[in-house]
Amino acid sequence: MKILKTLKIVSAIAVLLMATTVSAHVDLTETVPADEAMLMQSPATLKQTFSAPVRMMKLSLIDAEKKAVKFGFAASATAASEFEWPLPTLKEGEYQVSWIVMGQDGHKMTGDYGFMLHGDMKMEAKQPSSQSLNHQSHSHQH
Ligand SMILES: [Cu+2]
Repeated sequence: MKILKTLKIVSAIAVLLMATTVSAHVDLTETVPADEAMLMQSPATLKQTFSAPVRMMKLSLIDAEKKAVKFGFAASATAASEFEWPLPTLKEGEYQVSWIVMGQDGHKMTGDYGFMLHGDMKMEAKQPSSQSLNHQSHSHQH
């Protein structure tokens, strides 16, 4: 019986520790472009909003060829809950954004999301073969 009681206490402590870890977690609440966004024009900026101030350690924008797009990112020295970076004109294709932030408690968090840039409508109209394609029929993963 004594062993069982000890086990119960140990598991109660484990639950408490897990709850503490969760509360220290900061969420990425909003992004521009949004996750899985379908864009017709190259986005002017890359924006992130977090639920609490964090320091942006790393932010990368990867294109369909797995190449990093350079946009003048520099790690932030001070904590902020909103970040915005101007972007160069992007070519059409799929993009992935990967981020690493550090919360004010030193807790590191990482995540990624993606968006897609579709070609200009006017350009698509010049190619008769692509006119029959609509968004539902072209092949890509979202
Ligand atoms: Cu699409």
